[in-house]
Amino acid sequence: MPGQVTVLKEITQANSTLADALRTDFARQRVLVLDVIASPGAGKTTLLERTIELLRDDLRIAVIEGDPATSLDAERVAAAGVPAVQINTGGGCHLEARMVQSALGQFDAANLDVIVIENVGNLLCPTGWDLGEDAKIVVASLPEGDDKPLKYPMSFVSAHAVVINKIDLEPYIPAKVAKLRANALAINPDVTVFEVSCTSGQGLDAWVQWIRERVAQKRAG
Ligand SMILES: Nc1nc2c(ncn2[C@@H]2O[C@H](COP(=O)(O)OP(=O)(O)O)[C@@H](O)[C@H]2O)c(=O)[nH]1
Ligand SMILES: [Mg+2]
Repeated sequence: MPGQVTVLKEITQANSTLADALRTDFARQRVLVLDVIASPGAGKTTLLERTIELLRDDLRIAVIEGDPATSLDAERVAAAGVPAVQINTGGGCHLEARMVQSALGQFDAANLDVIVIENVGNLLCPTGWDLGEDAKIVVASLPEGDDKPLKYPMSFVSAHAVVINKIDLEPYIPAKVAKLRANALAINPDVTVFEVSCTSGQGLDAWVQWIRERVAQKRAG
């Protein structure tokens, strides 16, 4: 149906136009914006909690949470000590730039160093929607299988960093960290890969150091 295709193009075009405007604002405000993508339960919110704990004394962080329902995740990150806004998408499977724009009304972005957006949990829909972010981060949960980069390549193609989470579980499951890393790099040879356990804290230093470096680059313009 040509009419439907036209409508979809108009929606995504409008999203891209607004995302470009947001990106210009973020550059002027020198605030780093990260869009975190993963399946439900991969550990996105836990990664945010651990990241906030490690960076909150040095960096001014705010979080935008996207979920179909509830404010549970925003409450978790707020408890970690940063401002958080929850967006409920209803049935929507991804955040859009207009949703981020409305959430930004709750922050003074010029007085922030980092805005982290936790996108709605799935590895399909969020990929094609520009939010004006500097980087898309895919959290790849090891127990979900080391084949996921091959099965959901678009998420990994568009990622600037892949955080392999739950590596503490490797002794108990068939999936292997090295295999997951290799599959991510096979899909996106330029992507930066971190191996972490948000439970034990292993590997998180390298991840937060990457954020620190990106913040410094953003400040330098
Ligand atoms: N074993 C283990 N469990 C984890 C790790 N990170 C998160 N979890 C658990 O995974 C579940 C889902 O985490 P959550 O952060 O809510 O996932 P989200 O839906 O992606 O935001 C929770 O029970 C977490 O405690 C980890 O590194 N290792
Ligand atoms: Mg979550």
